[in-house]
Amino acid sequence: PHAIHLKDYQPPEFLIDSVDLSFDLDPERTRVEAKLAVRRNPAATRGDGDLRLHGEQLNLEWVAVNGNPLTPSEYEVQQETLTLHRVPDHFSLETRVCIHPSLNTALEGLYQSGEMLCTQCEAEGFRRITYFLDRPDVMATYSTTLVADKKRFPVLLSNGNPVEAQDLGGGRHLMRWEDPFPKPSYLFALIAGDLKAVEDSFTTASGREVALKIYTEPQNLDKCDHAMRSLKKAMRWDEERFGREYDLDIFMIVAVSHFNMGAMENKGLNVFNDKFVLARPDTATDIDFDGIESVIAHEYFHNWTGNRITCRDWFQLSLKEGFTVYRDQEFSADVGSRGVKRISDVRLLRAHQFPEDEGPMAHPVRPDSYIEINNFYTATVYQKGAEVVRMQANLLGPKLFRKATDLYFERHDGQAVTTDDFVRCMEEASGRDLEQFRRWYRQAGTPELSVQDAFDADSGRYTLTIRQHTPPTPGQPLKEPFHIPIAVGLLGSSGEDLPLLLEGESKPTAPGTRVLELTDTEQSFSFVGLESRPVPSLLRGFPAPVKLKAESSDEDLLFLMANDSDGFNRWDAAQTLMQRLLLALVDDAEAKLPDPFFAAFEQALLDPASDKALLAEVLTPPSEGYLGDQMAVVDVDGIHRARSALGRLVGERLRDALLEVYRANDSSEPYVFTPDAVGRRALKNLALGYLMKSGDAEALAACQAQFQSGSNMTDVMAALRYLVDYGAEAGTRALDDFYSRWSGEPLVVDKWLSVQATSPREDTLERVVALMGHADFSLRNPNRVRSLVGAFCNANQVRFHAPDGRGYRFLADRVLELNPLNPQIAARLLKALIRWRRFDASRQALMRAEIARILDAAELSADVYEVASKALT
Ligand code: BAL
Ligand code: ZN
Repeated sequence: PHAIHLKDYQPPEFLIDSVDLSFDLDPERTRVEAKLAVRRNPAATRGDGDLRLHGEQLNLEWVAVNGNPLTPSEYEVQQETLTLHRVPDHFSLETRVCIHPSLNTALEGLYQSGEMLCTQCEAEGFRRITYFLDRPDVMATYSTTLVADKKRFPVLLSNGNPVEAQDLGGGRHLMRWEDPFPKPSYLFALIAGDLKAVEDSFTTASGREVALKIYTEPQNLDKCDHAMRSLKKAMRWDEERFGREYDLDIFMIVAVSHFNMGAMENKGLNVFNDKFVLARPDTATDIDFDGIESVIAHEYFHNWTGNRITCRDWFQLSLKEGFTVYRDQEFSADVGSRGVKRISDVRLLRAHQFPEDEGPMAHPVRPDSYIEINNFYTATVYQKGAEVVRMQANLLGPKLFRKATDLYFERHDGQAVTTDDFVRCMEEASGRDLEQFRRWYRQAGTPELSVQDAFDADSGRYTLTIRQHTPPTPGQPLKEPFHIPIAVGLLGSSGEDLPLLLEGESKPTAPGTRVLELTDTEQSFSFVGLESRPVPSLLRGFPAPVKLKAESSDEDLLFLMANDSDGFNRWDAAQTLMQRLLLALVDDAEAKLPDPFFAAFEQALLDPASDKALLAEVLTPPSEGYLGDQMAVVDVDGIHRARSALGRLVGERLRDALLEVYRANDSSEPYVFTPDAVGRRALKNLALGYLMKSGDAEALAACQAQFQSGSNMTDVMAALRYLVDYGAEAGTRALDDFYSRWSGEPLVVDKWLSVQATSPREDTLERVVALMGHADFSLRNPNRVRSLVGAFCNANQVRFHAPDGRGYRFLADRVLELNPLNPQIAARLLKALIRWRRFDASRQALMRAEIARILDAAELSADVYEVASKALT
């Protein structure tokens, strides 16, 4: 396998204006006929004049130019290409190939999922369907004819609008779809199956009727209402917030059980992992409801940010993904709780993107090179990419940002463009120079900020001196300073926000927050007119993807936790404080937790005015993985011991307050998915969790009752998790009971697998191995693999990193099994091993040995090879 570099980008030598596809569908043998209108690209700068089409695992049966069949001497078929020599400037190219969906376990291209046929073409799956210029800067209009057995595949869907339906006799039928919007091949989709649809409609702002359909297998029809509500909310929000209307007569979503990603934004026909569509209160948790709302919105929003305007090449992936994640984050903030949404987004960024930036696969938001693009659907491209858009939105302010996005949509509609084109629109609309800001796209690594403060009582001057430093990343040893927006507030002695007057200014801004712009390696900002030393509230709302190394005192943190007007920083202060206490416990298991900590915890818990969802976040300690990231060498066992001890001590010391909160928020009302109800459940279950950790008998009874009678999956799952961790007897009984209730629902069985895989019980790995043999488990279904193997390796630090290395061996074995079946999933799993440098020498050796064993294996996929080889360099 070899690397592809951004610097080598060349415009395509040929363009394809229109595509006529005909499928004769059959899981064993599908025939695909393609008729392409090809022309030489006037903008091409170089090339040898040959037409070289991408194609993989295709059996070519026939090829013709302008209707004249070619003889084998007139073309060349290689493993991944079809080359035609001496072609005219304009011509029609026809091909016929045969493919085998039922043998396609990689789930790229056309494959079988259960009883249906479906496609996944992003990034480079279309070349497994037909010969094509499978690159995003080749945009064409598509007409797609689908022919299949009518009984087995009564529903036949593709992109665009339906234009023809025909009964062909002999039990076969035909559907034809036309998509008038030029699109890259990665947005092509088809679905064939025995499906039912929930239907609704949406009237756009300009009065057009759009038919909405969510397709699923018949038994899941009663789990689509939340997805449909989410879709309609997202459509309205995009009109109001970004002025974007939907453009076809029909918008379809299909829920598929075998899917590598979360979902896919194919034009007019979004194909979804069923996990992000199907939900009923008794089968899905609040987290599932939330995930569905945001993924439905995300894919819908791609219609403009991704489909109407797409990426020039795959190095620009964040152009569509970063912007679309920003859009879905803003949507969720507007329809739910903005503060809680920001916390969960930052939690995700810190848990996944910061570690990526520190590891051997660190890459910029716009990578410079890749071996396999599937390995770059990363937290950096998605979540950090969204932060980079957010910083621009905040630097411009709402009005200018909207002006800039309007300009972007108008200027680039129908084009395949770059992140630079996006930033240029920001610059032109605002008049700002964002040249230094562009480093966020090309420079990897998480900047670390250190802050020193000084108060001069005589002059009333308070000075913040801020330094930035970005550690080296692979291929980028030296870093230039970033342009970093830093939102700050200053708190007075009663916790109030103070007016902010920078030295040299005549009028202070109103009390609250203002944004300082750090552009040098070190800068000082002096505030004047202060009577006493204020307490600084830095990085309010998390204005940039940076790490703060401020040495705030515990007292300042407790003060911020109690008083900061910025909810995010109240949470962050509590996190930093708990992190400090936990790391002290790791160093010294006998260390005592200070009384002021319990007092602050109790005060927060019993504050009647608090937002419950926010409070539940504030009182949740950092995860074991995150704590490990804060240590020079991860102390796996020490962290687990410390975190368990904190849970137990809080449960014991604050028993009465926790019971009070539990009872006050326990509700027998029917399930509703509203921010208030979600917050109540989160807080109630947090309280129950602390109580269960303390081994409290009353809590155990309450937990068992909640497990038995809980009317919603949020409460049932919380209780199940606590019972499993409580002890073998209670846990086993609950697990058996849960499975017998839910064995017919694969997505609920996934929860049953995950709760076992993430248990800190000592026998967890044995149980995981045993569960691999369970009738409901299959390596061929990515959701099952993620729920069992992925959960064990990524969300059970203490058991995956067992000192004997058995966890590592288990993972490497699964990677090797999955490598030939599904390279994408194999490579993703392998990422759990690549940060071996973070562990002690013995674990390092064991982890490296497993990566080396993988690298030695024969016929490694490009996906796995790239991750394994980079991990060892
Ligand atoms: N484009 C791949 C799935 C997603 O990010 O929406
Ligand atoms: Zn996306």
